[in-house]
Amino acid sequence: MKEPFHCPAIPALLAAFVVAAGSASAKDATRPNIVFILSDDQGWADLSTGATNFGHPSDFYETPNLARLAKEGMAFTSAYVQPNCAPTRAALLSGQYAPRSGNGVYNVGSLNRGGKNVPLIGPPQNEDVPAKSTTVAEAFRAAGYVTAHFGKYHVGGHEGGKSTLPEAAGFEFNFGGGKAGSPPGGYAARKLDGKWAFMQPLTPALDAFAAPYDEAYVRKHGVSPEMIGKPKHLTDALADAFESFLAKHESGAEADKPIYVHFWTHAVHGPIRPRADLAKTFEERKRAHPSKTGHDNAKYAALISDLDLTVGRILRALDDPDGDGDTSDSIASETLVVFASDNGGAGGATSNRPLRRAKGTFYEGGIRVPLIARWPGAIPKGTHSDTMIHAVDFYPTFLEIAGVEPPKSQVLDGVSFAKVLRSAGTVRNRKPVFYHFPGYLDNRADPSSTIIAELDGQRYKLIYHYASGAPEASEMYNLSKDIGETSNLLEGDVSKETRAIQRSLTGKLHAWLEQDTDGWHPVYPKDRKTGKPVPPAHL
Ligand SMILES: [Ca+2]
Ligand SMILES: [Ca+2]
Repeated sequence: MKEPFHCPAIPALLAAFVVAAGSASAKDATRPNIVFILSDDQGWADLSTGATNFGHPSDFYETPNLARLAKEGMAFTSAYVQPNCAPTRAALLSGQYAPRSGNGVYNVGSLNRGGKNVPLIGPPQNEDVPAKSTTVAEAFRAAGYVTAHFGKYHVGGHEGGKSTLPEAAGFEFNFGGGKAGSPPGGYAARKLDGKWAFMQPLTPALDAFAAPYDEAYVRKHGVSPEMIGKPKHLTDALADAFESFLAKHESGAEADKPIYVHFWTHAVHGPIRPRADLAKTFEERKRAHPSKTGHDNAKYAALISDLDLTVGRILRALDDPDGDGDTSDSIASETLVVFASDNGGAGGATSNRPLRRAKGTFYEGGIRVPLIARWPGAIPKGTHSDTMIHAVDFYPTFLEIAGVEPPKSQVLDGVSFAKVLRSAGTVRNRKPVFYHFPGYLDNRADPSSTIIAELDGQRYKLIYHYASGAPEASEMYNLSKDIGETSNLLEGDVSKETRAIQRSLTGKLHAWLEQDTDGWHPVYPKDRKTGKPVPPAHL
């Protein structure tokens, strides 16, 4: 289980000092707990608050706990991640863009998910965060934090085998994290030996919470009594596991150590098999109040609701870790809670309006997600920031907040937004956000590189397509004026001014792709006919 920390760059002395300091001062504001809740496939508009989406709340989904989190913290409107599951997780864990050697995860599965009739062939890629990478969890564990992973992992156990599973990637505790992108069902099931368990490949640690709902449970957690005796839903089991972990930690021998937690839910990814009582609630609502925001899948709404209830349980557990009703043991004010999603809402399950398209694409509906951060007393409450954030930014941000030294062996591609969190209104002119995707994802993505950058106060996105070989055939949008990406600025007659913007963005994109830095190995698609690599064409 407990792999040695394999980053030689953090001196043992420093780690020892940090541990000692932590013990001496117990928990203090300079070393907060960090609880990072990552929802799966929850879209930018899949919340009942408009705080994270410029006032586009869903009129159908119910997320009062996320709304509470936003009221008590800071909501972000321009948070970017990768367009699907594994690449975002790899970027969060490694702090690196896909082309860097500590990551290498560009797509779920492979880069050739476009069939055999497409003109280019995608290169090989990683499915796991390589074992040599120093994950953010390893950095925190080395600094004396107690680290735990809950839920979906997805970026270990493939080509890297056990050496890339959560237990080997810095997490002392692992509740349910394995190689799978989605569990075979949403519920626990009874095995041949009579024991209840979540279907493989989830972990025994999570199976401890697989027993069916009983009377005490439904009373305690406000579950409908009709669920008594029914199999436990995975989302609820994750909340059970968190409460149990926190209660044990706070009363245990290491209670003086802060915790670093990834609570990465399987909800609201398919299979869309929600808790029956919640599904019934939303079926009724659908009949009584049909959605005008394009949200009309009652079962999906029930998954979102369960996810939100789970967020509420996490917040309550922080308020009262031992669960005795007395909050004098609250650790809320010494805990940074972050909520985000790993990609845009999936087409067919939800609508990301006003954003274009959905999960899997490089349009805003695929990559722009809700983000909220709460740390009472440190993050000004009820605030908003439109600074651009990318998944690679979380690693350096968490390090800065906790005063943990960056591992010297790990190039971090992101930019910390710790100062933004501490002070509302802080202007952060983030360098551009980049994407490199040298393959295919069915009809959603083709080989392309993308830049989102601010020029003269306007935010632009440029998508270059490798198959065209023609920079002129790129797409370019002004996101400040056209968040729905309805007007491709490179179509029709293109003015000199627009061409100059394109040239500027293309230049920055090439400079990023062609940088000469440690471990940077962008891979390019090959031409199907000639077998030759297809690098980006210059304008
Ligand atoms: Ca996902
Ligand atoms: Ca208590």
